Amino acid sequence: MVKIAQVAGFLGSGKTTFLIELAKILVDRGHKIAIIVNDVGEINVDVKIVEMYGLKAKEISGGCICCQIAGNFANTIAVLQKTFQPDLIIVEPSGVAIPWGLKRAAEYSEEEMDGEVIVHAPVITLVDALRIDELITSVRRLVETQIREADVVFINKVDSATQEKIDLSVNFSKSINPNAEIMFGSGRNNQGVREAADLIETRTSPRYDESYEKEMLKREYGGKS
Ligand SMILES: Nc1nc2c(ncn2[C@@H]2O[C@H](COP(=O)(O)OP(=O)(O)O)[C@@H](O)[C@H]2O)c(=O)[nH]1
Ligand SMILES: [Mg+2]
Repeated sequence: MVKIAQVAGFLGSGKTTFLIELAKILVDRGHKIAIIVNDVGEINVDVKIVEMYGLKAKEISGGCICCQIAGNFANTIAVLQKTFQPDLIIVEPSGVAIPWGLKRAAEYSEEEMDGEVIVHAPVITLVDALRIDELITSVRRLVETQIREADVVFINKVDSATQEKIDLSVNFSKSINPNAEIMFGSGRNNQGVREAADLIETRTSPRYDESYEKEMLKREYGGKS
């Protein structure tokens, strides 16, 4: 069994900062962690065995490896499984990725692995409280989808956001996804990250379900199916 934890959120919402803190905590708790990131400049130091499979990788600490996606996502998971055997893979999708689509992509890796099963951790979507106004105006549709498909909405950067912006972030998130758990914190100050790690360890999120996604789309765009 491999558990996949996605940290979604728009570009600049603090995903990379957050998931590195998250990984440190989980490694300290004894997990063997892999991180898959979509867009990075600095994470490109080579680790030979993973490089052999065409992945760019960097070992961050004893129990954690970080890969930049080279091939397709499902293949990256399968290769990680073969070469590193993580028990938990933390994924930073691109800022425009949709959580349910990523779930499906992750599950495709089961076809390339021998009996290994993918389990999803709760989907955490970061909402950048500092830039909530911009998010609501310029990329609203996308941010709405990322919130709608989240299990946990993590209102991020509360270290420097005003209470007004934090409140706006909460109200906006609740209006789109009243069922999501709301958490507050800051990847930079390591605030709320431990609690997020607890959720990832102890809880799961449903597998990709096409009928469920269609229902979501219908609600979003209306019309008959
Ligand atoms: N104030 C504040 N800034 C943050 C926090 N987390 C990240 N940032 C900043 O936000 C910017 C984007 O962060 P990054 O982790 O690269 O976001 P990503 O694009 O979602 O991966 C960087 O300038 C970070 O220093 C936070 O908790 N508080
Ligand atoms: Mg990033």
